[in-house]
Amino acid sequence: MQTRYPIRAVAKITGLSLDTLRAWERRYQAVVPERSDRGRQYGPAQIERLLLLNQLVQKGHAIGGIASLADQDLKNLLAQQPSQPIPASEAMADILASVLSAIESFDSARAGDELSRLAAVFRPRDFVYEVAVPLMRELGKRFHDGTLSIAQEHMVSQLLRNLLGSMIRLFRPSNPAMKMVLATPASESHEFGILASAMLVSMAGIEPVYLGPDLTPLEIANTAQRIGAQVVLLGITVVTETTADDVKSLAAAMPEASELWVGGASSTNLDLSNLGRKTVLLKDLPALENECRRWGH
Ligand code: B12
Repeated sequence: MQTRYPIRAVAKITGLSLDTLRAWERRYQAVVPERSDRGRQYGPAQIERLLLLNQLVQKGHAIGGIASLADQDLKNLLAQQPSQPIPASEAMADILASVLSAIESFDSARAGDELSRLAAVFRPRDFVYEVAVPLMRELGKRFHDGTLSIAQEHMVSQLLRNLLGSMIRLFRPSNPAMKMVLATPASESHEFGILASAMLVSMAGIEPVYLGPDLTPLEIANTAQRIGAQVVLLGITVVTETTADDVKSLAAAMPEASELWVGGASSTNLDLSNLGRKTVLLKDLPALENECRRWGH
């Protein structure tokens, strides 16, 4: 049976208020959830539809004009929207400052709302380069100089994971060119690079299967095998004493035809020759996008 979400959870995921969700249902039948003795129950496809409607409303469409469109028409309409021009760097710094101040005061709801709003007005690729990466960098600095706590780091990582996760679902290619498993090796907790990568590869028509940080070679290889991934993407920011061996074990255990792509600040410190399979060293995120084009439609 499909998972069902109560209205409060849907409000959190979509950033729409309870009143808006009820009004869109009552007035426009934009999304009509099932009712149970526990109230309204939404399915994943309905949440995805609400996210699409919300993005279009944020871009200036009247809900009354789009509520009856089919999901695919909403996606097409969204794809035709010009993105908000990227503000000048000082304005951008102010935008990020409001997210940072919410995080500093442990206000996860406000930080989440701010980020969802930004995700709605920027094109996904611009969101990654102009919002997510600079924000992660700034937050990173603050963890390391002790201004932010580990609890705040976990809070932000969770927020970004959820947000990018819902954006990835929203822009999921309907006919992906290939599947890619994304992870970091055991003892590598730096996750932001592969999070940004997941979003970019999905925009490039590839289906990302995001496993997150700190995984053993066998877990990564087994997943690649199970889903028939053509590529495994590893993010490596810190090389520990086990990293080189883990990469070797992964290369040996992965499906025969799959490629191993490696990126991140310390990836250049690894010897990727003689792994017995095609490997690609990615010097940065644009290099990843470039490599994805090889698989493009
Ligand atoms: C945030 C952070 C953390 C967070 C990670 C949170 C999380 N959920 O990811 C926490 C607090 C957990 C952490 C822990 C540690 N960290 Co730390 N951390 C950072 C910090 C501040 C930012 C890294 C980051 O995420 N930046 C945002 C991303 C988006 O940018 P980026 O890392 O520069 O990556 C860019 C490119 O490299 C590329 N990229 C990155 N990954 C990938 C992957 C792919 C596939 C591709 C294509 C591209 C790509 O794209 C990005 C955008 O351009 C850096 C310092 C810094 N200012 O860079 C230190 C830093 C990376 N950490 C460091 C260290 C030493 C540690 C610790 C070992 C111990 C410690 N004392 O803090 C621990 C444990 C690490 C472990 N074993 O995994 C060192 C690494 C030194 C080294 N090279 O060996 C750094 C450089 C700090 C320093 N100057 O000492 N850290």
